Amino acid sequence: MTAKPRVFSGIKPSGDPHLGNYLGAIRNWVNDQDRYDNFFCVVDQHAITVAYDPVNLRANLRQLAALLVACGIDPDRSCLFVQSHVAEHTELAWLLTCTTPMGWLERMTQFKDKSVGGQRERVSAGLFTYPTLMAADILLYDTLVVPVGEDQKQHVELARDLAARFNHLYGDVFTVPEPVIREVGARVMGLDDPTKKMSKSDEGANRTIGLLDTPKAIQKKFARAVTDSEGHIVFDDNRPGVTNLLTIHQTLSGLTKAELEARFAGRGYGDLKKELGELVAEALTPIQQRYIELTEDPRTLDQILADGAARAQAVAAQTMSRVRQAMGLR
Ligand code: AQP
Repeated sequence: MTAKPRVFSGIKPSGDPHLGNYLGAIRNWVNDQDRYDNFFCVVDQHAITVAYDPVNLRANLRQLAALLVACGIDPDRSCLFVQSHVAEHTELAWLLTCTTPMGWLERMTQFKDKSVGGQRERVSAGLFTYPTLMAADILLYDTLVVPVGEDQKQHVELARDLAARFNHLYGDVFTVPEPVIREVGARVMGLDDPTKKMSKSDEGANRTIGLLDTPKAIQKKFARAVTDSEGHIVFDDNRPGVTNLLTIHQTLSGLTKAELEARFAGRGYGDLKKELGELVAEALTPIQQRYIELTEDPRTLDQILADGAARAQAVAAQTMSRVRQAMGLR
């Protein structure tokens, strides 16, 4: 029997997880658990690259880990752990930082976006070098597959380039990973501004649907979602509001574009928004119920994360031993 390909993916505890995180990432991790040898990581060290509150970080971390389990990440089939519980992540990140040309990091669009104008003087050096920490996260586990939303593709490509560069400089140490991006639902956009992605740390009014939002709040947010004045309901790249709503519907209902357009032909935005609110609330209700059960039993979550860290650390330690050897450090 051949071993299943190893998958690694991470998620930042930087705020309330939202529908974009779920449809673009978590749901795919859950559905593919039997296909892969899974490593899923709550990447708390990525959440500290921007200003943050330590009390909130701790609370966000537990909320996110519990939500991942509630969404269906099964600790028997997946290794679920917290990045800072496995010290090898930061050690490898430093070694990779010393192997990374500055120009590669300067080309990262997320850094460029977050450091425009005078911001460059203020943002942390960690924000600049965080793609090397992300590369370390991936490379520590001999990862073959990295399922991410479209927004993270550039970072996985950097991890690939770094693995190849390291192997060329120091010998064959790392597995070269591949990003896997789904077409449908790959990028869920903000409801108040469909030109910006739905994001945890963006506090635009009405931007995100939180995974813990009540059905009433969900209906209300969709009812207020920005569309346009054209009236008819079709997929159209020049009409990001209605296209975003249809894409969310498509991801959850599984209908094709043609089926969806036929379903809403001659109907108004109000109908689409109402149906979407019901669809999303229906998908999130069982997750919210499991989440409540988990929060009532904190020791179960502690145990899942402790077991996950031990399993992850065993693999990471082996990789680090090869890396130190290759780099002349031991
Ligand atoms: N809007 C989105 N649509 C589809 N996928 C998304 N992801 C994030 N936003 C969307 C995917 O969720 C996974 C975890 O993301 P992350 O927490 O590591 O960081 P992020 O991409 O920066 O997510 P956020 O929510 O936008 O957080 P903040 O605001 O803190 O930066 C990734 O696979 C990501 O692609």
